[in-house]
Amino acid sequence: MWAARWRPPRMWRLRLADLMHSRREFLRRSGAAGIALGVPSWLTTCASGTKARLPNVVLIFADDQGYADLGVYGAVGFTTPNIDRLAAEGMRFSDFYASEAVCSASRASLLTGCYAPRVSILGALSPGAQVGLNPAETTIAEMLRSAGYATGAFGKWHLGHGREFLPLQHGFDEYFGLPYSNDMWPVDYDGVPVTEGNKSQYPPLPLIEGNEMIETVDELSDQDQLTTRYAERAVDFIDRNAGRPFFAYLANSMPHVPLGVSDKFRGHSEQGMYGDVIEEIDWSVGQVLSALERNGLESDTLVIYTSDNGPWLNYGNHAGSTGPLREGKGTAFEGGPRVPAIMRWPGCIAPGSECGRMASTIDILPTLAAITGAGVPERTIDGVSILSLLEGEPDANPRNVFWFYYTAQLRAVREGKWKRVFEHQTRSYVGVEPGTDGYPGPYASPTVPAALYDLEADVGETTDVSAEHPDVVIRLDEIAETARATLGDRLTGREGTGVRPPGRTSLGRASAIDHIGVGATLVSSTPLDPRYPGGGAEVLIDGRFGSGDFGDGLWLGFDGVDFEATLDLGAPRALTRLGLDCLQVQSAWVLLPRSVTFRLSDDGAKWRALPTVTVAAEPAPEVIARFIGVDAAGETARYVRVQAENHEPLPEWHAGAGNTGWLFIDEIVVQ
Ligand SMILES: [Ca+2]
Ligand SMILES: [Ca+2]
Repeated sequence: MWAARWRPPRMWRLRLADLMHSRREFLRRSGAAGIALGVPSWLTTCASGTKARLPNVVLIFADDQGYADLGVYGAVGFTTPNIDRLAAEGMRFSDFYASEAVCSASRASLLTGCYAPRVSILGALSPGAQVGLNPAETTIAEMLRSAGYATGAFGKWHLGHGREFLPLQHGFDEYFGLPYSNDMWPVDYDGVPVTEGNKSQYPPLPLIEGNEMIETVDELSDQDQLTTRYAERAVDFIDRNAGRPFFAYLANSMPHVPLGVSDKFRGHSEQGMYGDVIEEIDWSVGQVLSALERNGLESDTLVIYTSDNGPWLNYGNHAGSTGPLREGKGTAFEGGPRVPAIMRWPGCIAPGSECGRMASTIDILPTLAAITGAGVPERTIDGVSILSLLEGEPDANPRNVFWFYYTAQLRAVREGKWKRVFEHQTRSYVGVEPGTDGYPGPYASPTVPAALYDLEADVGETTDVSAEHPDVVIRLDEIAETARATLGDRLTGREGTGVRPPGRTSLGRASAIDHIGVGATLVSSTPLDPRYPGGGAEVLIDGRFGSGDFGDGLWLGFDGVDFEATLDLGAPRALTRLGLDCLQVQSAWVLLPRSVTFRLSDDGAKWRALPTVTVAAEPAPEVIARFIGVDAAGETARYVRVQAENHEPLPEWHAGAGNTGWLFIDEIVVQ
């Protein structure tokens, strides 16, 4: 383990004295001198107000880069001189964690300072996803913009591709990049377009500028340009904003497969394609560092380099390395979430320092809040400031506990050197043959037993020592109980009190409607499907419409059956219009009903039908909510019955032709 011990060298102390002078000036002016009491004087020098301007922040995030995939972390077969220089001039972390070893969850955590289950961004959002990072969450960009920063995001987003979830709606002034992973495209591993199977359902991969698609990424040769194009955008942003504090978020799509590299690095490394890709990322970092230098901003800028999760090992020679760590991406073993992390900030972080304490991407937001004086989000977050680690405070250990979630399963917890793993089924790369040259091999999917690992003695998690340390097991199990009570746990079926909803595609309409069916008695309805029961049959007449996410609890799903429901309004009521609100999500085999018929009755025994509305089944890539209404002017009735006819089977043009599909209904409207 590396030690976080460092004493300022002599020249350094002189500099610190200068900084302290300005700090005192700041404190005197702000009347906040009391906050420094009891803290060794030089330790507070990196907080806001110590310098002439707030520091710029450059956050560089790789995709699927492994723990050992940088020169200073022991890379074999390729070199990373620019990133190694960052480490030589800053701090390298040995025990730094992405919050979860998968793209969207990891990015949600990075930008909000929360474990992913807290903000309900799980796994990797697909192009069909109707959820995104909730606009009510506060991102680093929003926090820093409120402190006067220019903010720019360049590269992969993956926190919702609906307009309301894109970077410009989450605090960034500008954006250029892919809204999700670069392999979510209708193209095969060999670069040939696919016409069958799941991948053929993907829309063309959009390259977005601001909120608009400007191009599509159609071929491997388009992927080859991404790293360079992102770098050029980031450099341009730095040049344009050199005169004010800025936050640049450079989230490379690489080295996520399919790998792409420009001609200037193709064939450059000994390792091959993967090494070439990392060397181009290293070049990109060099471009950013040169831009800082050119603008005289090196000492005014905190540069952070890290990765969203470990390597996707079943891609063989197109995947990276975890060095000594167990497993890789998509697992809670160390090779999944433990990632390289380097931070450089001349004058505040000692050059060549190494930190062996735990820290995580969720700690970056509160650390930036501490550095800049920007207000932390009002909502609860999970991160802690690691400024004391950056400043080299010898005894600092702000994060001694980490919760290892994966898709809302609490798979492990760590305290100090101890890691407690709970029994779970996991993706595994052990005992299966990886693919080569861009093609994946299969996963194994073993159930791993509960265990206790001593990461200081056994970083590879090979030896269960729970029998020798029952007291540690008890203590870590208590920590896990706290996690479960707070953020839930799908392994043990727990709900957490601290979980907040994701953002859901709004479908651009009012979320509520007032009508006389609200408060009526639901006499009967088609039995609810346990897979999509919503909030119970009552939500059919609660006056609320659902979102584009059919799992939002406002939609009821009915698989392969017609839908029927009957309402009792309590007394004969004069009617004007009746309607049923329905959803179509073609990719999820949810179609609008074939027809809708309303019937009316005064006594619940004798019924008269209004004209049936038929709906043509039409293919549409987007999610559609349609209010299917009928005129009821002049009618009076106490009872209203609605029937919606399902497609049996799905129509010829649909990928599921011949099979049954779903009806999704959120409201029966009686006006
Ligand atoms: Ca990733
Ligand atoms: Ca409703």
